[in-house]
Amino acid sequence: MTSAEPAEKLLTPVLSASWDDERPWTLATYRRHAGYEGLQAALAMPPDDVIALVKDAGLRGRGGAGFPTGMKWQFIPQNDGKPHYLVVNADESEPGTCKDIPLLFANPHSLIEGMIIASYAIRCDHAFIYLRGEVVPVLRRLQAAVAEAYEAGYLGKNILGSGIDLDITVHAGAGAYICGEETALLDSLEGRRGQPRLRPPFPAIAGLYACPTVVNNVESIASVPPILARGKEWFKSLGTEKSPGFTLYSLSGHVTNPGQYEAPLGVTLRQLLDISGGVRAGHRLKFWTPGGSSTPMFTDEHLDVPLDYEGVGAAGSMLGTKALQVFDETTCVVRAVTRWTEFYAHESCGKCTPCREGTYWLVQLLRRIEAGQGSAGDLEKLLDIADNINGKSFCALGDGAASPIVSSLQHFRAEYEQHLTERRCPFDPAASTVWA
Ligand code: L3W
Ligand code: SF4
Repeated sequence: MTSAEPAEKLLTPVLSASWDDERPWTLATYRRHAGYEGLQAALAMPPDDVIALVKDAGLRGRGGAGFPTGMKWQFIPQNDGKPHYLVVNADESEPGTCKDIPLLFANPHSLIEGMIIASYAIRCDHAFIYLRGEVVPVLRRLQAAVAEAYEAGYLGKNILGSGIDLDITVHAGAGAYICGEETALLDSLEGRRGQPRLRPPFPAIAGLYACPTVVNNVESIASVPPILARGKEWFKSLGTEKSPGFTLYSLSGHVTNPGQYEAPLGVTLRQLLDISGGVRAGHRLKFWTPGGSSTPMFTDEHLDVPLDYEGVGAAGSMLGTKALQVFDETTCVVRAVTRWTEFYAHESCGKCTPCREGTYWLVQLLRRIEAGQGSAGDLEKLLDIADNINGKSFCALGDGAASPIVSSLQHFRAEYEQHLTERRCPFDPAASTVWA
């Protein structure tokens, strides 16, 4: 793939191929797009061969960490006499992240088919979808699709005459960001307050009800049926050697046409902006996130960074959830970081001191700097607190909260200093009060 190729050729609609059809969420439309053919292929193979195929294809988790999906399935012990569970993490709530909800809304059967294949592979007969609770229309759509799948014989007893049983429970969470952390999600699903558990043991060994459990992101599981239907070589022909395949990039913010762009891993933001009409007219890119607000921010110097796990990592950030939030030159970086930090402070579960106390104090400092009431030394204090959170917190939420502070100071320290010396926000001089 080169920048000389026509931009549209970079798009590879697979999960999003039916989204513009009439009623794309129905079983009939899904079948018209070769739906449930991957399941037929899987049921014709022994479960271990399904795991080997997904592993060889190189599918990596789309929830943020990029962990190899087939390897995770392989961790599930066999012949252990315990129930095995599949839990789909649909608690999408990272700021800027907005791919799983549209996918579920438009194409819920891609997830259900992937769940049946994954459950068959790991020998599970009860799978769960943990959905972000606020999205009631998606909950209803998912419940309707699950009911449709039962009626068609894809769920329940003796699926398609294979002798395999599977039930799916759709569970709506109560709107806590921390419940997207896999072990907090499991506690919440078990009916407790969602707080992260100590790992190890990882869920693959002791997960839901202390039984071996695979926790995968929605997009990871929905990507499985096309691999079964079209083969691992096709999947590997897309993307890069270490980050193969297609994925959903979510473009948001100051762009002409925000939305989901499905493309091979390894495209660049420059290419995606070419396809999507670019930064809004008359403005220029100032900063952006490659994978949601938890991932260190990039600037216009990073337009050609390949958006795959290795490329973004080598440039000093993380691909995360591929939530590309674009900000132009009208944005005050201090204000943007303050808003994100307020989110993390609000969502901190309070279990560990560095994150619980640190995010609170970060917000106090940022609010006063943004309002032009900061003091000399505040920037060092911000970095000191971030350093006391980063790598010293119990789960990734803490690291995620520190990341925008550190990266924005790395790229835009002069803008922070301008707030201190001018004693006002240069973007909004009227904002001189510290917010409540
Ligand atoms: C068995 C081992 N399993 C690792 C499994 C582990 C998990 C997966 C990845 O955080 C990141 C976070 C966010 N035996 C294992 C093993 N596993 N070693 O592999 O684990 P890990 O710890 O690398 O990541 P994580 O805890 O899943 C995910 C970042 O993603 N993120 C955004 C997240 C937001 C959302 C959302 O809103 N939907 O997902 C953005 O960057 O900060 O670093 O399953 O069990 N030896
Ligand atoms: Fe809770 Fe934050 Fe500690 Fe994670 S880092 S356990 S969210 S207090």
